[in-house]
Parts: sequence; C-alpha cells; structure tokens
Amino acid sequence: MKRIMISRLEESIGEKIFIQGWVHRVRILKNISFVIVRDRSGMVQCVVDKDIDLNNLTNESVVEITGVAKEGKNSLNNFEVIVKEINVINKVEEILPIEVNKNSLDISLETLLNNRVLSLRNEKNNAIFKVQHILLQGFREFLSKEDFTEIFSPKIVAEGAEGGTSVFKLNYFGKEAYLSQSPQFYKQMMIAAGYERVFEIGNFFRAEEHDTRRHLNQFTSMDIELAFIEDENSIMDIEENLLKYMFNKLINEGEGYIKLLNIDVPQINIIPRVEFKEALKILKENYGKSINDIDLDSEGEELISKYAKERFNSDFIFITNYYREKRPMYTMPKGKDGTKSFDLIFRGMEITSGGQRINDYSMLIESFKAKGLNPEDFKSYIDIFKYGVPPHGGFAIGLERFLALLLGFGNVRETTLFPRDKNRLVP
Ligand code: AMO
Repeated sequence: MKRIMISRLEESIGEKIFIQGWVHRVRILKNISFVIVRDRSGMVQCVVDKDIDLNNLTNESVVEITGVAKEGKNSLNNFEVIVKEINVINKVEEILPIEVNKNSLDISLETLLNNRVLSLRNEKNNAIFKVQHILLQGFREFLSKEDFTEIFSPKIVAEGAEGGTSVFKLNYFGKEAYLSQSPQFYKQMMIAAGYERVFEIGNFFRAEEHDTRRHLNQFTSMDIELAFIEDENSIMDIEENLLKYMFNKLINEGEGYIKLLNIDVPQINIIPRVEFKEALKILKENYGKSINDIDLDSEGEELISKYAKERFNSDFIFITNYYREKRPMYTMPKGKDGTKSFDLIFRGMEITSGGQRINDYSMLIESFKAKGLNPEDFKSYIDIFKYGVPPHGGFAIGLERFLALLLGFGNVRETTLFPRDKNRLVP
C-alpha cells in the first residue's frame, strides 16, 4: 500500500491508510491503547485495540501502521487512526540518552549538541531548520527574480579575503593554502566576468580564537554582489527588499512553525540608516555610552538597536560610513577617512557587512599597500581590474546569526546543525 504522510490523513477520512514513522509515545490502558506516531510532516494519535500486543513497543522505534483514518478530536488533530496492524521495522536498541518527546528539551546546550541527531527529533528543534529552509528558499527566489545568478566559489584558496589572521592553513600538495573566509574576491571576479549580479550560499571558515555566543569557526554566508550601482545605498535598498521578501515567505509558508516556535517576525517598513559617527553621538547622548574605537562593541550594538526600536520601531538598523581603518582593503573610500560601507544590526547584533568596492586598478593597489598587504600576493584578483570592471558592491548575511536572532536564541550554536568551534569537532 502507498504511504500517506500524516499531515494529509485528513483527506482520507473513512479510508484504509498506511503510515510510517517513529513511535513518539505509547499509552497502554486496560481496554484500549494509544500510540502517537510521528513522521516528517507531523504527529497522529493511533488507537489500538487490546488484541494487539504493544508490550514490546518502545518510544522512538520505527513502525508502519495500516488502519483507517477517522474523525476524532484530540490534542493533536481533528482525526485519528484506528489501527489494524502495526509492524516494528526498526527497533530501538537502548534507552535514548535524552527524552526527545517532551514539549521543550530541558537540557544544557552542551548535552543538546552532543546528542544532535536525537535532539533534532524534538519537534521544536526540528522546526528550526525547517524555518531556515524557508528563509533560504526566499533568499534564492528573490534574487533569482531579480536576475541574480547562483555561484559556487572555491573553498580552498591561496589568500585570505578578509585580511587579519583568522585563516585556517592547510597543506595543499606541499604548498600553503587556506580555507576560504568568504567568497569576496570570487563574487567580485564574477562581476568582472560579466554576470553583473551573483549570489552564493556557502560555508566559510574563520580561525576565530574567541569562544563567544556569536562566533563559529565554520559559518554559512549568504552573499550577494551586483554591478552598475549608484553607491552603497543601492545595495542597502536590495537588502531591505530581500529581507521583506524572506519574512513574507515565512509568514505565508511557515505558519505552523511561527506558532510552534513563537517567532516574532519583524515588520520592515524602512530600515533606518545612520552614519557611524552619528551612532556614536546617539549612544553618548541617549545612553551615556562612550566608544573609543572604530567599531561598536556588543553593548554598543545592543544599545543602537534599542534606539532603532524606540525611535523608529525597527528591529533593524544600518550603520554606514565606517572609518577606512576598520574596513577591508577592497572597500570604496568616502570623503577624508570614511568608506562606502555598512553593517546591518538586527535585534542587538551585527548580521551583515557590505558596501561598494574599489573598481579602479591603481586605487586598489594603493589600498592594499595602505593595509600593509603586498599586492603581488593578490595578483589573480587585482589584475582583473585592469580589464574593465563596473562600479559594484554587495553584502553578506551570516545565516546562523540571522536565524538565532529571528528565533530569539542567545547562541548561534542553537541554529547550527553541527557547530564547529574551538572545543567541538564532533558530532
Ligand atoms: P564579514 O566578515 O563581516 O563580511 O562577515 C559577514 C557576516 O557573516 C557573519 N559572520 C560570522 N558568523 C558566525 N561566526 C563567524 N565567525 C562569523 N564571521 C562572520 C556575520 C557577519 O556580519 N566579505 C564581507 C561581506 C561583504 O562585504 O560582502 C564579509 O565577509 O553575520
């Protein structure tokens, strides 16, 4: 018999059905018993007559059931299954180390991640990555409609693209190579190749020493790059519309997940844009917070978000025109010491960096030198700017951070399937 998904059982009321899934819970009573079965689409209560022996049926075993779908209100659905036959197709060998069928797993993040496969069987934890899927589909859909081409850049590279020392070295047939920190050079090279608009969703690597709630050593970057822009505002406009599209998609397709995870989906009207210098003034005047640096610290990010919420009723705020000193060598300068750059802060944390890039060959050479980098080491990237490259720019959204903040989680590890950090290499 053909398998039917639990979420579609309602269409088969009165009919003979066949389902497969995991035993979520068993309740054996005197004359009748109940087995809750779970598949990828949902859960259903199955009613079992006392003639069928359930004594060896353990939670989380894999079963298949033939029966009849029937109307019947219960805590899960308006229907249930009257069981004719139940077969165990894979039996649980030992008691699970965590109780996955609870409403909320009451365990530490360590235990949750150590038992990742099992913790994902929990309905709420499972839903996190379903939400992620909808958002990623939204990202792809919006950009495809806007005529962007999806690309895949190499993850083994000869030079770090973001400067700094946070690169993982590897031995590449006797030569030194690195794990890619971002697709930055390659997405710009695709502009030069004539695609004009490209995007990539990929895993990138940062040898971050710090063990914080916002840093991973492998993270997922949602990158875009586009040409023939006016300035950095054209790029922020795209990000604003992209986010609106992604949230609308979540509202339309993820209603069940929004309820289950109690997601507060942001309403985006216009995302305020504030220059870095102005942000410093706001922090000082409104919160007595002084920053003697070229970047906001985490408290600064939290306070500027608070300001955006109170002043503009916005969960997002763009901070623009960072000092040249703070931004990477490929960033287009602006005025005396600024840049055509921006960060996007969402509910207290940076989720995006972006900006216009230098597309003038000589200016790019000077910028690399000013950062103490040898342009010769980046020849395959820099040389393309000799051959006609339009004004362009882009941004990257860190997927794990974005999802964590959307769902109200305090740690990016909660929205990473298998996090890689200084202390974690398995599972
Ligand atoms: P940046 O280095 O700011 O910019 O990274 C972009 C976004 O990626 C996320 N992110 C991280 N998430 C988790 N763990 C990490 N270690 C980590 N590092 C970065 C953040 C961050 O905002 N090439 C530029 C982007 C561009 O200009 O297009 C870049 O990589 O959410």
